[in-house]
Amino acid sequence: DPGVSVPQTRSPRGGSLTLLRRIGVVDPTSLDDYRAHGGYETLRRAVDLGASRVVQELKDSSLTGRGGAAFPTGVKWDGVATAPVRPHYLVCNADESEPGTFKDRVLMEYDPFGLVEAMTIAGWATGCERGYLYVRGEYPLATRRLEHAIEQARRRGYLGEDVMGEGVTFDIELRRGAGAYICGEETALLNSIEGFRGEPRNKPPFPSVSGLFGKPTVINNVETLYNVLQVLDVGGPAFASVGGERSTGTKLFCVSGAVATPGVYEVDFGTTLRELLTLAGGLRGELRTILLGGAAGGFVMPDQLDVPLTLEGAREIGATLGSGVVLAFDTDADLVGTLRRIAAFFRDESCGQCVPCRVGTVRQEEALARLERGTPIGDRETELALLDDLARVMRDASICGLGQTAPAAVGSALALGLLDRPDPTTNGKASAWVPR
Ligand code: L3W
Ligand code: SF4
Repeated sequence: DPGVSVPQTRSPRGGSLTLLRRIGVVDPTSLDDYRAHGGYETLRRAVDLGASRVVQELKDSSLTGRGGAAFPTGVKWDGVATAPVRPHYLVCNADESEPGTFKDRVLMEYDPFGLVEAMTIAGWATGCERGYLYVRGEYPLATRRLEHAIEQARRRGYLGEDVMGEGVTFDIELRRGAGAYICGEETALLNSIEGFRGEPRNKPPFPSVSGLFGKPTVINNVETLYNVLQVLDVGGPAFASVGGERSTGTKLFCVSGAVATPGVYEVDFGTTLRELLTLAGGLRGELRTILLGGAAGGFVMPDQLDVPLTLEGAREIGATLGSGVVLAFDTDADLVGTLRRIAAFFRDESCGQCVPCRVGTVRQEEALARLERGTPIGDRETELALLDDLARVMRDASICGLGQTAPAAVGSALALGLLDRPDPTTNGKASAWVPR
């Protein structure tokens, strides 16, 4: 695509072990160019190792899911690989929709063959003959390039009934989402593929036991699957030696907001937030706070920038790494308005299936709007107590992650006192949050 520029991506590690190594280097429309840059060498290595060794390498690597919940990938694969019920299915969750998240898009648009190869390895190692690639509807370029990559791979014997002449059957079907955030929730996504409304199912049973069409299903995020290539390139133990004890390998972060060069950055787990911001060209303006982990995450204050970016490190300061969102707010940013937009987003995207989320997201937005207008019911403390109460009920009683995490950013802002101070957008005059 002449005229399409590669987004800002950077990896300080260099060498051949980075997820971003082919971005902007390889021609995303050419299987030959992909092969010239090491493509399909990992599938060959995987076949030579054998399926059970591949699963063992994944377990040794301690790779965890990169969609936000960080479940161990090897454990998930093992559950499906050893499930007696047949057939098995593989699903790639490419419905990237978390506000502030754009890492999977970069991978899919600029290295589509990498995802096709990684899915083939995952499918083969776990006994799946069919894989579904569920791509966010608003990603037309990624969709086109992936469709092209799948067709090329099929034509050249990397997909189909005799993959690489090894007698293995595996093929991929691409499905497009239709604009619903909830279809990124794994069981809603499965319903969507099956032709039902995109509404989450109760878990358990987990998809690895009863997933697509009720069969054992591996479902992995895009970045997780690219990591499989890295694990098999260097070996599980070597992969596990990078990063922290429970956060191994590298992580893609989507850095945006008040930084000089927003973009996708890859760092080893354990890199500090301060180092990541430096990689993104440093801050623009005076930092007020950083939203870490996305709308389902939490705020980090300027005196917490030395937090190591690991699952444990984020948890210790009440945040999460989520799907890799790092959104910086300077002191001029409209934080209150942003929170209300986050609340409106969850209200819009709730599937409406369960009461705590369907009603709770509406009430949460209303309370924030009243506080923003300075017209609380009762006094401000009553509204804050209501928000707290709502958050508890939504967290405890919602069916899926959307309802459970919808109060996260608001709750974090309240806990850190971010809403107590005069709003800087009013130039230090009366705060919108102080009842008039
Ligand atoms: C077998 C068990 N499998 C859990 C599997 C489960 C799923 C994975 C995680 O995501 C995150 C949240 C936000 N046997 C299992 C098992 N599994 N126990 O492990 O499961 P779970 O239920 O902990 O989380 P989840 O509901 O799949 C919640 C993030 O999602 N989020 C938004 C993410 C957005 C993106 C994006 O746009 N790219 O990723 C919103 O909530 O961080 O942590 O596969 O089946 N015993
Ligand atoms: Fe639907 Fe919200 Fe319930 Fe999830 S928590 S099932 S999005 S209503």
